[in-house]
Amino acid sequence: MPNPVLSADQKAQLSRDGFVTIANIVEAGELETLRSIFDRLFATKAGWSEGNQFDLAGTDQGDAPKLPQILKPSRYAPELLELSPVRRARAITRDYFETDADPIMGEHMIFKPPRVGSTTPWHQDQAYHDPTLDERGLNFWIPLDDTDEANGCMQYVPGSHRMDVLPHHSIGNDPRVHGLEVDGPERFADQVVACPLSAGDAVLHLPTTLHYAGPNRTDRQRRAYIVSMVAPSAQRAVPVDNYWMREKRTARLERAQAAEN
Ligand SMILES: O=C(O)CCC(=O)C(=O)O
Repeated sequence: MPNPVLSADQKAQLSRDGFVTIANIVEAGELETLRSIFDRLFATKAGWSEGNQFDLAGTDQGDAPKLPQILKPSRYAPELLELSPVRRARAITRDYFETDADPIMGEHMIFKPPRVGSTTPWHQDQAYHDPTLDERGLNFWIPLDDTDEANGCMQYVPGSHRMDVLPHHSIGNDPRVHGLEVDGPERFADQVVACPLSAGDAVLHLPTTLHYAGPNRTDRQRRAYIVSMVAPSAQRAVPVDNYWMREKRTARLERAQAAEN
């Protein structure tokens, strides 16, 4: 049974590098449950009509998704909320940010199908988020399959969390695509650290840590369950000018708006 919170060394590493790995965040016996929920949600296109399932790297215009993603998976599988990743992510976040307040939870799932799953480009999560906040959050990236560079493990630029939010653009400069890429990612190429993991482990990162996951070039699946927790956060003195989000014209947003009406 792993510790419910990070060790002093892990906290120091997270604060220094902007990311840290932890073993076995998924309790014994729950990995198969998570895998079967993941497979069911993608097979049944859960959340598609509300814009919560979509192609992160494409336009959803009839072509097969290259990087299928589901937001808010617990809406479609509430049992996720009872499992160890959510419990542990909440405890670790409260401890790391030294707060008794309940963090705000987000979650998603990203699938890189064998030979199909495309690149998740270099980005900072905060580039997607509320531009008025200086977020105190942790992202828990939990592979449900063993991951390495060949099937798309996470990769990081150590220390990049100390930068402010950098300018981003939609993948392929196409505002119909949900996914973002930081401008000029090649400037970080000589600083990259890959983070291979076993299924059920986790890598944690901060909201401004630059990260990336390569394409799946293998015959293996690469399934990832991602839980994010945001502790009470300060307002920024000056909001980020996130024009890359204001420009978005995705089919997913159209489906979300239609579902609301
Ligand atoms: O799973 C991936 O390919 C990327 C995940 C990611 O960017 C994230 O969790 O912030």
